[in-house]
Amino acid sequence: MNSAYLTTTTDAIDPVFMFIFGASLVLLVGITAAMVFFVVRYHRSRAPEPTSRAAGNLWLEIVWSVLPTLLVLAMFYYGWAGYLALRNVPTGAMEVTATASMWSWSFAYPNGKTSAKLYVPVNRPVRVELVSRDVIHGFYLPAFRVKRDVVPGMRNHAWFVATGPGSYDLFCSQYCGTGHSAMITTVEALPEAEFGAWLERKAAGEEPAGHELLEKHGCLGCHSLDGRPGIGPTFKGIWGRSTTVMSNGRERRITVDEAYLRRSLLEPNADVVKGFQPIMPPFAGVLKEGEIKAIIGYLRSGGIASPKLDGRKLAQEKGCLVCHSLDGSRGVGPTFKGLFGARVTVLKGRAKSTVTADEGYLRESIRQPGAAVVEGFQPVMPADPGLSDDEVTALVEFIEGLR
Ligand code: HEC
Ligand code: HEC
Ligand SMILES: [Cu+2]
Repeated sequence: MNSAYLTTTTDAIDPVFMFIFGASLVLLVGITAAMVFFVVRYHRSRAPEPTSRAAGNLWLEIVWSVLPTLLVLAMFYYGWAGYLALRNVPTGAMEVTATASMWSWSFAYPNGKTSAKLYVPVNRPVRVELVSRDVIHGFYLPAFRVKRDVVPGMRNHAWFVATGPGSYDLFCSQYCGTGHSAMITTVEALPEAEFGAWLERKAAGEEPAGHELLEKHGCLGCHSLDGRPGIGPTFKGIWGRSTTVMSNGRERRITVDEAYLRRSLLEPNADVVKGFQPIMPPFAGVLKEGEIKAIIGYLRSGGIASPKLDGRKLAQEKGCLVCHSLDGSRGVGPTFKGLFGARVTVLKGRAKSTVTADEGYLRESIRQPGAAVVEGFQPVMPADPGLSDDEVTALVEFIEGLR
């Protein structure tokens, strides 16, 4: 053990756990064995008459009162000592503030740097101040036996020390809404020198870059950068995208530009993207002007704009062409040739209807093949093989081009 601290949180918890577990195991086995023995030994067929008429036994009473009392007192003592070890942070601990918000973590270091993963030096205790921006979350580090609620409006803390370099899971242990299960990050324990270098990279006070701001403010808990659908729309290719929004209950189409992005950040509920819940928190008063500019700049930059996807290649790669031909011939599924704009008879359950194969129809056929099945074909098309929105768009555009 290192001399910088007396004990680790794991050292404080594991012996208590093993002691209580061991005592419970001994009692479980002992009591069950005695019970089985008595059932057999004193079965009515073996002992038709009561064998003992003892009215009391002082020694027995003393033993079965004193032993359990000592046992539970020992459990209490160990438990209390372990609890104190968890609450008393060793001196010289590094301070980090963990901010939980729906549905991500952000960690702030003494020099002002922030990160989405919790970076710590190996063999140095870390004191974590726990702050919630909205609802109750739970700061849970199974590897270090640390679990503490993060309650809005309440000061709380936890500490731990990583005794070896590595990556350890960090979970939210309180159900906090739709994105709860995605509220996962890691503790990255680095050797002291490497940690120092990491901490100094990008000196404090500098305007943090767009990506770091998205991490710091928890945007990435609801918005993906790679096109995956999330709680909010993906940021991939957002600049210049045309989107349907609900403004005051009216639907309208807009093109994403600077003014729209600014309004989305400051008053997210003014324009709510169709198909999403109005649950994005407003960032007016939270984001500084420079930060808003940096975020807009980042969303605008080519860094996350999607490269144009090749629909034909995609159809090949995703196996669509195994069942769908491009030359008008019938396969396991209808041909893609001339499909766009054609009239198609589909069965929804038993109900038959004729629809025009427009963009929306194609999209739905790809996303939910079972919902409407083309007449004359078996419902064997596999459900969505994990296509991103952009990939579906590219496929639809490819089919449109085969008129
Ligand atoms: C709790 C989840 C959540 C968080 C955190 C969140 N958003 Fe959102 N955001 C949403 C949802 C849901 C929508 C869609 C509904 C709407 O428009 O209000 C949205 C919409 C948007 C839009 C409009 C998107 C479009 O396609 O038109 C932008 C831009 C945006 N968010 C940026 C951000 C930024 C930047 C942050 C961090 C500073 C952030 N959001 C944090 C949930 C979230
Ligand atoms: C295992 C074979 C199979 C694969 C693989 C498959 N499909 Fe299909 N698909 C079908 C069948 C059968 C139908 C007709 C029955 C139905 O509507 O479910 C169909 C229907 C469709 C329709 C509606 C066609 C119409 O005439 O109205 C579209 C669009 C479509 N598929 C696109 C795709 C795309 C894009 C892919 C690749 C991501 C794909 N399919 C992969 C078998 C398949
Ligand atoms: Cu949570």
